[in-house]
Amino acid sequence: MKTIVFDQLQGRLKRGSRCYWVLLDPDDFTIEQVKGIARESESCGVDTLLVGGSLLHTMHFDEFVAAVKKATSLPVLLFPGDSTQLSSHADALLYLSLVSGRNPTNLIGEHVKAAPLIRDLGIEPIPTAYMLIESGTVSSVEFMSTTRPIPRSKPTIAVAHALAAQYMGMRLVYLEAGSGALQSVPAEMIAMVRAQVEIPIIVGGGIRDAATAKEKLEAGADIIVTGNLLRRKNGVEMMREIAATVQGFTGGGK
Ligand code: 1GP
Repeated sequence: MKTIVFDQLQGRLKRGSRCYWVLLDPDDFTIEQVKGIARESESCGVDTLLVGGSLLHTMHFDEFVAAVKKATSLPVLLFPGDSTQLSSHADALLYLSLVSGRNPTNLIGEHVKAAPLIRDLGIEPIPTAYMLIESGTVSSVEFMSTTRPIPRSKPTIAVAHALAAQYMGMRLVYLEAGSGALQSVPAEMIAMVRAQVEIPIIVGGGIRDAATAKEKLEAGADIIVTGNLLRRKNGVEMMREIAATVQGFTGGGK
């Protein structure tokens, strides 16, 4: 199994850098729009682009990924809501198991459907423990997966899930408040997970400014993800500030 993208990421994190990833939802942009957005994200200092969504209404997934890949020199990772969101144009795929839930479809079902296609398309899968955290609203992931998020006041439950994922061999933990979250993942929860697990921690959902991103980094996040910012009025400016904060960050983490 290829581990090129993961090895590069791990090397970078081991050298003390933190990363800023941006999610592009194919439902939000046309092919023409996303080319400019991908270039703009790169010029802001974003490290990696994610492509995917909980529920897609558009048919242009493969073309969309190809356009993003062609428009920038950034790594493009799939962030699939299900086994239909695959493309050979991507550099790798977050092979997400929704470990905070107990729905077999999101734990193993979609993975089985996707596995032969991933093999045939030659995509690098990065086993990722996806953990949904309560965020003050019902997220698309919560609704679509019919699973309950981990209560924000129960960081020890998050720690137990993250540890279990690490023991099962997963390479990344993604603490997800959900796109458009009212409340982002609590710093206390990130810090407790950071203290207990060695694998890199991704934090996303409801991060809309550099101060919030810094709080997550200080708590121990390795990778910050934003999505919705792209559609906000001052979003690009905010992305630039977040990228500068992530690049300039020197403390915290493991
Ligand atoms: C979604 O965590 C990401 O998976 C991004 O969330 O759209 O709230 O930035 P936002």
